[in-house]
Amino acid sequence: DGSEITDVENYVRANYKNPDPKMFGKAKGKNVFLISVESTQNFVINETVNGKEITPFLNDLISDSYYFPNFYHQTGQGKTSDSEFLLDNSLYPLPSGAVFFTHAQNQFNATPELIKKHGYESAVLHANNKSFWNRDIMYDSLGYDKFFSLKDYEVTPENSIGWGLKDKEFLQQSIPHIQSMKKPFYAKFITLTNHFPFTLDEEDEYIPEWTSDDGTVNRYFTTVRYTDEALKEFFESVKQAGLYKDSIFILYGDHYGISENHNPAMSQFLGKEITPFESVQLQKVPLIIHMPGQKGKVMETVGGQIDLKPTIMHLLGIETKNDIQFGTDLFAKGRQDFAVLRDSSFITKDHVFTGSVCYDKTTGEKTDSKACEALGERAKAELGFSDKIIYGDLLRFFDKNVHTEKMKQ
Ligand code: GP9
Ligand code: MN
Repeated sequence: DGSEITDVENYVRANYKNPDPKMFGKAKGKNVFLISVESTQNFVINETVNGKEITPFLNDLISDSYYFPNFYHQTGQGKTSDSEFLLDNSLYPLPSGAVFFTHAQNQFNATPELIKKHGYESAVLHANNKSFWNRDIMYDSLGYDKFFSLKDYEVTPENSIGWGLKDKEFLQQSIPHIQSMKKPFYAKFITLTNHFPFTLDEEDEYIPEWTSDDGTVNRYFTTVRYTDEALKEFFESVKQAGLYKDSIFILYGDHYGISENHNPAMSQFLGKEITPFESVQLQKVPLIIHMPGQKGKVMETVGGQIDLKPTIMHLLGIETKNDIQFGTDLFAKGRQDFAVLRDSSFITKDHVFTGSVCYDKTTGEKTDSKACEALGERAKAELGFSDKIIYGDLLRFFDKNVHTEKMKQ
């Protein structure tokens, strides 16, 4: 019955943090460009390989954006689809399987649905078959108005590589699609070229491959560099299309690209041993929030993909204090530095907890497990509550609760 959601609601209410009034509504009425940057981890940012910048465009963009260097992906087996789920719902994905497949018929309270009432049209743009990850079904449940998929793009053997349409082509061909949308829009672009096994045509190699014994890692830098170039061209086209000034841009890495199988090469690249502590730190993905006309700022707060929904809603000037969400606005003054990964590892301001060991963040050394205890309870509670919502389809009851509450007032 509906009483199960009461505990969850109490937990969520107790952890709610008010938005920073300086940021609330800062992007009111703007178009929202969400750009999922495939398999891009934060360690490539402001980094070079053989003396060449890996992400020159993103590095430039960061200098006039809000950049979050301590931002983590929280995905599980659902990979890209899990990152989408986190972003739109501020709920955790599942401990196994992909929620996009297993619970697509649930009731959600996703951003596309919520911002409809504020005049937004929403879309996903991704040049893959519409049923991949069960997206066509799930996007209906999340309230998306449109889904531009494979059939909406001109895809030929010449303009494709690896998993499909090259990012440059995908992003360019996306411009007429977004021009066809009502303003303001909320549009999620899902890039693809920087996907394992990281293959490219020679003409698309802006930097040479690295030279370790590990071909996957070697190619990774070169495909990241290609996607960086595709993003640069996309921003130019968005400007030419007259869509830049009235928009905000949120770029985020969807999940890791280099798995632990490649620790030897990663250790060689980073010049340090990849301990369990370092493995967690490698789960950082870039988050860049670019608002034309705003100065750049590095935001050190520890957070994750679950925090994006309240962050975006508050930038658009939409309240979230009555929502069921596990994230906290990344700009909120009172927010706790906190990110929980799907495997129950978690990160705070001073500690990393993983594999039942508490690590000191400054030294990377094991420390007294007491230091991780308090937030360990919270991490467990969050994952448990979120799973309960999904397994029990509890948001069915939530709408009614809000309704009853309103009736009482
Ligand atoms: C496929 C794309 C990549 O459409 O989202 O999937 P991934 O393997 O990264 O989840
Ligand atoms: Mn992906």
